[in-house]
Amino acid sequence: MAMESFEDDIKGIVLQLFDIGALKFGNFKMKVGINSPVYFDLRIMVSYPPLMEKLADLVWRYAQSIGIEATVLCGVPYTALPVATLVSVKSGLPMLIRRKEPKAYGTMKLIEGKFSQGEECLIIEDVVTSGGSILETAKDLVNDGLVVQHAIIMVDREQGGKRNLTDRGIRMHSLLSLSKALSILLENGKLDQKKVGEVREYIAANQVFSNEDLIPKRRLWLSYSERSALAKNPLACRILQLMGEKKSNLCVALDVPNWSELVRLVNLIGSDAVVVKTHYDYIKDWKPSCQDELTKLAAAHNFIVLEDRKLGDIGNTIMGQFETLTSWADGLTMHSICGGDSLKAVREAKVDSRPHGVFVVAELSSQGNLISAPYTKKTTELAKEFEDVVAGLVAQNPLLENEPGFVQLTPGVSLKAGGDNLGQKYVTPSDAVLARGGDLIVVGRAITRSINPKETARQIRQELWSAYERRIAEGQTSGS
Ligand code: 6AU
Repeated sequence: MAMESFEDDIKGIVLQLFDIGALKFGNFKMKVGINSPVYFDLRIMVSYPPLMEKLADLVWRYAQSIGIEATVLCGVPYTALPVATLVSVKSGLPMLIRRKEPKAYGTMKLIEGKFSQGEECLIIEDVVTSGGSILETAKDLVNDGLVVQHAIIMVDREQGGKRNLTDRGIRMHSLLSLSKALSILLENGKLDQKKVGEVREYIAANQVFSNEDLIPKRRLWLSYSERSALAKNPLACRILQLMGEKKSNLCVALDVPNWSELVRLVNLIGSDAVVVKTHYDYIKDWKPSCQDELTKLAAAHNFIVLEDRKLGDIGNTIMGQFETLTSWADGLTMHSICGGDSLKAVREAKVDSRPHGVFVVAELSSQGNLISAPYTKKTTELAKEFEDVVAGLVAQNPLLENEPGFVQLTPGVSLKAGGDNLGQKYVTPSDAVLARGGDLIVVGRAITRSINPKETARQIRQELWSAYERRIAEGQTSGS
């Protein structure tokens, strides 16, 4: 974008907004409930078609210059709708309309227009104070399966909206800031120094933070420690806390044929792992005394025990299995195949007071597995419905992105991508965290069958943790 002509155009727009009374100075009552000495009323622009056209042109030039990849756009009702429509016509990007209330008859749709699941939608808005209106629109778009990453706005009042949006995973880009508008008006003799000072003081003293959690914070951009306070399931809370404390997101899968081998490995790598995952029925000489021994090892090395039992039965059976197995395991994996009542059984099971929970299989790492997209979607819905007992999902793709209280368990990880000869597929540690959205990463044979399990565990732990740190850093810079 030719910056010079962009700046000239912005200057022209500010002066015109002032002249037509779209930018007013006085004492105004704002939507967020505080009085302001400055007010942008861009609704009036519908009476000035050339101005609207110019704004639409600037919005689209700006979107192109920052490489927006959205394939559909949506204006925040109502003021931004005419400009969004012009941007749609100019760019060829189809538009969506968000209803403020669902239709009383026919479909109950809130979002009108054609789109596919996972499609990225660009939001267009006129003026931002707290960012609340963008969040309301984004919430409905996201609920319908769209992805919202960017909002282009015409004026930023610089009162905290950008921060509120960034915290919820939306990058806000503004054509114009209030400070910039003030400077232009001052330079052109439209405002005096006193008025400009007064407005600047007001803005600095009136930062608004949206108190409604309209869009929950992003799972992938928050630290494990921050997220532990947001977990509804006690085991998820404990795991997130321990990940932060140990600085590890490694779950080691100890699929070994005998107990002595498990003990040997735990003593080598237990301190590197946050969770030790067992298949107790893989161990040929497993006996009840192993349960106590494992509990002692967990205390000595400070890890959590997850029995990968993959329960998948009617509620009554699951209830009994859950009660028995949690006498020694902190958590269990389970399938959602039997639906909500099997999770209700987990909720109603009588267990001791230690933190317990289940990881529900939403996706599998094995080639040719039979899980379909609707099954995965339904499973994520069940997880949300049973957030008190579900610690997280077993998944291969970033699921529950706006639900930071859940832990995504991602298996199928090795130092190199590939697979075994029985359908298992592997990605690298960094891909598991960055591309797959995993929080707690399951690594088995890559460690247990390596020549030096301790050394390999250390290396994988380090790769996993630095990928996580990169993920958090991306979240922090995402607002720029
Ligand atoms: O690293 P590996 O291939 O030696 O072991 C992976 C471990 C095994 C599997 O039973 C388990 O992860 N697993 C799961 C889980 C944890 O539920 C799901 C899945 O999709 N793939 C997978 O390998 O113990």
